[in-house]
Amino acid sequence: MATIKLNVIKPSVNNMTVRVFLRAAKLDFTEHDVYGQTRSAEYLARAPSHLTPMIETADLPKGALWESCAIMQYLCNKHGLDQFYPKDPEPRAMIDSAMFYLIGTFYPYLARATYPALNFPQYPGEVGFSDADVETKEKARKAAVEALAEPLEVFRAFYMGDKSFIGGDSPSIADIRLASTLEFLAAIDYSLPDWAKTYVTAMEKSLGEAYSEPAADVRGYIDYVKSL
Ligand SMILES: N[C@@H](CCC(=O)N[C@@H](CS)C(=O)NCC(=O)O)C(=O)O
Repeated sequence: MATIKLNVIKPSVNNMTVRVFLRAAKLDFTEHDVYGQTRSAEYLARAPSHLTPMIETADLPKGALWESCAIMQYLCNKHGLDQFYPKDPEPRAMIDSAMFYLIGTFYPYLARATYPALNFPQYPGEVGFSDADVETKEKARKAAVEALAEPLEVFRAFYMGDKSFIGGDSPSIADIRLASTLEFLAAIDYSLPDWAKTYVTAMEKSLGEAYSEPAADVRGYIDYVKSL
C-alpha cells in the first residue's frame, strides 16, 4: 500500500481536519509543512488548485487529492474505517450532508467573519477583498458573524439531536470537520453556545492527542494574531 504524504499549512482549520483524522485513524503518513510554497511552480504542477490539505499517494489517478472532506472520505473507503464513516447508505448520507452543509454554507460565513482577525486573505469577489471602505467591510463582516448562529443551531438540532456526536456515540469525519472549524471562532471571541463548548471538549476527550496536537497549532496561531 502506498505511503500517504500529507501537505499542510498548520494554522488552518481545513488542514487541522485532516491532520486530526490521520492521527485518529492511526494511518501511516508523513506530514509536510508547505506554508508559503503553495503557489510555487513545483507545488502547482502537483496540485493546480494550490490548496492544502493535499495528500499524495501513488494509488490516486493523478497522484494528488485536495478538499479535506474528500480526503477523509477516500481514506475511510480505502482503509475500511467504518467507525468514522458508516457504510450504511442512510447514516452515511447524514455525514455527507453535514460535511457539504459545512463547506457550502457554514464555512463561507465563518471565513468572512474570522479571516480579517486571522490576517488571512479573503476570497476574490468578497466585500472584504474589494476596495470598499473600512466601514462597508466591517458591516459585511458583522453580517457574517450574525449569520453563523443559524447553521450552528442546525448542527445541534438536526444533525446531532440527542446524540453526543453527528456520528452517534463516537466522532465521525463530519464531527472532525465541525469541531476543527469551530476552533477559528476563538479568533473573534465568538460566544459559542454551551452545547458547542461541551461538544468540542467531548471531541478532544474522545480523540485525545490526535485532536490536541493539531489543535495546538491553530490555537497557538490565534494567540499569536491576538497578541499583535
Ligand atoms: N474547502 C477546502 C479549503 C482549502 C483551503 O482553503 N486551503 C487554504 C488554507 S485554509 C490553502 O491551502 N491556501 C493556500 C493557497 O491558496 O495558496 C478544504 O476543505 O480543504
